[in-house]
Formats: sequence, structure tokens, C-alpha cells
Amino acid sequence: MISKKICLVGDFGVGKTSLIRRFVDKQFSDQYLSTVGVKISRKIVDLTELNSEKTGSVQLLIWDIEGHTKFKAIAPSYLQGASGVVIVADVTRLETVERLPEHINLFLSVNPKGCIVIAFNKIDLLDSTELEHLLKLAPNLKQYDQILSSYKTSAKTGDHVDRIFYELSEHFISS
Ligand code: G3D
Ligand code: MG
Repeated sequence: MISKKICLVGDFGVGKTSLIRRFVDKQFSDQYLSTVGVKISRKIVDLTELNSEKTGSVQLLIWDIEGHTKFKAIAPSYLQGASGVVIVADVTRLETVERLPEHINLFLSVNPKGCIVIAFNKIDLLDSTELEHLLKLAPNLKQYDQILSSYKTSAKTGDHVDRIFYELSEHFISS
């Protein structure tokens, strides 16, 4: 079975750890202890079990930076060897959306051939009008060919969370 490293990237508090927990552990927790360093979660995605046109399995090694990273830049070694990345923004904080290109550029500087999925997270906290308004203010990301898709997600309700990881898995299996 093929194994692929993927990283979660985005500003502090946007929900990176929560998205992984939702996907890997099928739960959302408002309270958990953050350990220091990097946490790697492992999950096998079997495309034959999904409604996918493709078949096969891929083992995802999902990297998450834990601890106090608010003022600390992401080390390139964290990103090295990643086949894909989930870049996360918090729809209740415009500045985290505005910083998406920065995170994309950093990832691509280490992995020019890596693929990207964007997660606009915490959609449970906005109504649809507020969400559309926010997305109109988002920077234009069309210039990045490496972006496979953007999803509106909620780690709290589970909305579109699996979809992010399935999209990357399908891409790995077909490429
Ligand atoms: P990070 O890993 O990107 O730093 P976390 O972010 O996953 O630690 O999440 C930061 C805070 O946002 C957490 O709350 C978490 O519960 C909350 N959160 C994450 N995703 C969602 C979501 O989709 N909806 C809502 N409503 N909250 C979310 P605390 O209170 O622990 O800071
Ligand atoms: Mg975290």
C-alpha cells in the first residue's frame, strides 16, 4: 500500500487539530490537551468503500504541529516530504483567510509539486449570508494550479471534513 505524508497548515486556532480529530477519531472535542511538538496520525483510506470511481487504498500520515505555535514560524522540516497539504482558515477571522496565500507559498517553496486542498473552517459559526460575504473578501487563489479544491468545513458538525482527505487520497491514487 502506498503511504503519503500530508500536513495541516494555517494560523493558530483555525481548527487544524480539530479537523484531524474529526477525520481520524470521528469526534469533536472542545477540550483536549495540546502536547508539544508534532503529532502524526495514521489513517487508511480505502477508495473502494467510498463512492469513488477509483479503487485502491492509501495510508495517510497526517502531520499536525501541536503546542504554542502562535508566534513561531513553521519549520521547513515540518513540510519536507509532504505530498499534500490542507491549508486551513477560520471563517470567523478574515485575517486567517487573507493569510492563505502566504501559507500556500511556503508549502510550495518546499514542495513545488505537492497538492493543496483549502478548508474554510468553522462554517457552523456563520449563517450563509455572512459566509458568502466573507468568501467575497477572500484573496483570489485561481493562480495556484496545485489547488485541487476548496471546501467549507466544520470540525464541530463534521461538514465536508472527510471530503478533504478523500480528495487528497483520490489524487494520490490516480497520480
Ligand atoms: P489549531 O489546531 O489550528 O490551532 P484547534 O486549532 O483545532 O486547536 O481549534 C481551535 C479552537 O477552535 C478550539 O476551541 C476548537 O474547539 C475550535 N474549533 C475548531 N474547529 C471548529 C469548528 O469547525 N467549529 C467551531 N465552532 N469551533 C471549532 P478552543 O475553545 O479550545 O480554543
Ligand atoms: Mg493544533
